[in-house]
Amino acid sequence: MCGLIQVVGLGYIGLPTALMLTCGGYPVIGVDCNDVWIKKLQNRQLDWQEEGLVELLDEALTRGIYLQSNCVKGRIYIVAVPTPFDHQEHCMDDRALVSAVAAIAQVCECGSIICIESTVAPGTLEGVVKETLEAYGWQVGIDIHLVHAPERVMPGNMLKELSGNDRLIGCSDRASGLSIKKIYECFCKGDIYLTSIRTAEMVKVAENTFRDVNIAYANELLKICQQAEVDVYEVIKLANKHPRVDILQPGPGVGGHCIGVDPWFLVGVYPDQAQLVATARRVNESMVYFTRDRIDQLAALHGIVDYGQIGIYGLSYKADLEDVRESPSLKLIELLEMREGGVIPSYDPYQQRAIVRGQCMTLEVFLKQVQMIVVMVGHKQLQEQRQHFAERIVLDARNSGLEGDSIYKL
Ligand code: SAJ
Repeated sequence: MCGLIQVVGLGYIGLPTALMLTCGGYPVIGVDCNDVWIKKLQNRQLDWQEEGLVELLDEALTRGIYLQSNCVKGRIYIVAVPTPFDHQEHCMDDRALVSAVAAIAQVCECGSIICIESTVAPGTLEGVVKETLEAYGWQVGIDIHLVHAPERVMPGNMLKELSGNDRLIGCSDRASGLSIKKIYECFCKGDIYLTSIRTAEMVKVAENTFRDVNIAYANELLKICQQAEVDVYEVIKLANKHPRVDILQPGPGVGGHCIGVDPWFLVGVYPDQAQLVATARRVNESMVYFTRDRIDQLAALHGIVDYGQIGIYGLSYKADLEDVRESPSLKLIELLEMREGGVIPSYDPYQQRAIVRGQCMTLEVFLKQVQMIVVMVGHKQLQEQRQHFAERIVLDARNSGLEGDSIYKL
């Protein structure tokens, strides 16, 4: 067993990884630049819900994980900082990554391995990461070894997927790749494949782009079927009876931090080649405007002029999660509020705190306030409370199985 492991960036991926490693028997320092967050974690508090995560934090604290805001001298660093998307430039914002690598460069020892978990645009490790280390006098591949181990987990099922999914390790020297593989094996029961750094970078964005392109096809099919006056959901259901067809579901947009973001990394680096990818992104981004237009049609049909009577159900980016990153609902509310100049009511059973102006904190208050409901997320609660929805005008943008005379689909 090797010595100390430092996990830099204690967010959605870095935190569970640091905790898993601690519980797997490694001495771990979890590093995050946000002191307030460090204090919270030390007090066993979390900012988001994830099954089993509080218990894991508890166990890791008991086992002595260190949580602090700076990296120290060491030989193994795992970097899981955000690599957001620059909306203007349509490419990866590498500022947090560069700053984490620079902080490591100032304290690491010769022979260190820096393993990047953050999703990155292809070419990042041999580009900006290498350049940052060189600026501090390190020779990459000689003094310091780079490894890329992209995360692959899905919010809502994080801990199971962290231990159950296969994963990749991209490396330029096998010994470093094998060292990192051995470390991950303390919690990862899936197969771990070694490959090159560039291949690992490409695989991660290719996976999420695959899904985005396929969702875009479902969304475009919805628009085609609307023109053709056939029910897209029936078309998909029947087409999927074909043994080699698996069309995904149309919806009001693609949220979350991965599927709607990573394809832009490809477009940013390969603008001439990634034509289909860019088009798919635009189709998916158009869905929130499509949903707004559909609301306008139904409002006109039912004589609703006050948009303060139209409520948005579901604020998260997908069902049965509280995660609102890149959520289509928030975008829709912003569009409607900007145009109407008022406040749009909303409700989400998973949100304990108010995150938008018109948010109702109970379903009862929400239902009292609205004449029409736009179902943006198919939370389980919809099935339990279906009678309340069936009594209203509903635009069910998730085809969540509600039935009634005034239930409309996208
Ligand atoms: N969506 C549709 N139609 C569908 C499926 C999804 O509109 O048929 C929408 C969802 O409503 C949501 C968005 O797409 O707004 C993304 O949801 P998702 O379930 O496809 O993916 P994420 O972002 O929760 O997690 C993904 C996972 N990738 C895949 O399912 C291929 C996960 O495995 C990745 O590890 C994760 O991104 C990540 O971190 O990259």
